[in-house]
Amino acid sequence: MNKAKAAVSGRKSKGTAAKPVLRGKAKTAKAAPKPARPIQLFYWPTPNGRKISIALEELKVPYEVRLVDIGKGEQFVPDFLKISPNNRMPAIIDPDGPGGRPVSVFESGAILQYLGRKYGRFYPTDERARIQVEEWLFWQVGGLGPMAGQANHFNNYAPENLPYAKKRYTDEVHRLFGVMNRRLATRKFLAGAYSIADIAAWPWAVSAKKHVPFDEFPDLAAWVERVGSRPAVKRGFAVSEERRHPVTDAERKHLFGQRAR
Ligand SMILES: N[C@@H](CCC(=O)N[C@@H](CS)C(=O)NCC(=O)O)C(=O)O
Repeated sequence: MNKAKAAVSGRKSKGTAAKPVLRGKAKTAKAAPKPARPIQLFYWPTPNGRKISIALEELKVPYEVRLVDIGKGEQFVPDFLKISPNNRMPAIIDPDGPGGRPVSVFESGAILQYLGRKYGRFYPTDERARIQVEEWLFWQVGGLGPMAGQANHFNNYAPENLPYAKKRYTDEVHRLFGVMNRRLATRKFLAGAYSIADIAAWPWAVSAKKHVPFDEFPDLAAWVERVGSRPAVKRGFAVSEERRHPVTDAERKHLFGQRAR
């Protein structure tokens, strides 16, 4: 894993400067609030990684990007596996986790829920509203993401041409786009107000468009436009974008054919 700070959000800690303690008044002087320490985001510019860079930009909290070059196999480095045992990014370390102690979180859905709970945004506390957000969040994590991922694999990366596999996963993306389109025909966002469910689904819809164009799905297309026009979404999407490149043969060895080690 690239331990160096590969990129850092332009945001600075929001902490206030420490006030001088006046002699003789020490008892009444209040300790200055500790400045928020940046969240470390273990990241590579893919749809799953971008969910979290977008969420952090939306939340306007300080964060530092730690690049995990998955083409170089950095997802298998022991230090990374300690926080992400599934050898997948994204993951985060929040130095100011519950009880003021550091906490690490892996799995993009769990990270979005954690951030939503911690900062009280994009994840409603009203139970009925929360159920809807979770339905669409899990729909993305268990459906749209894996199906679009497989469509991408068989359409772009498989060493053999496998028409059945290509059709199977491209059809499934088509079906899921239809589900989104119906949902978005009567509302602006997937689950009431803009939420972590939209943040999760948006990078995957954008990525899967190359397999299933939006022509048949005008309400999905309008939502992609609506979410994509948010400045924080643009900033989050752009994080380390310059590192993307076509997968090389050397990178294939790390990415494909993985088995238990
Ligand atoms: N279910 C995981 C999936 C994460 C995932 O698949 N990440 C990919 C990139 S999009 C990865 O780290 N791949 C590394 C590898 O295949 O070894 C999540 O939602 O966080």
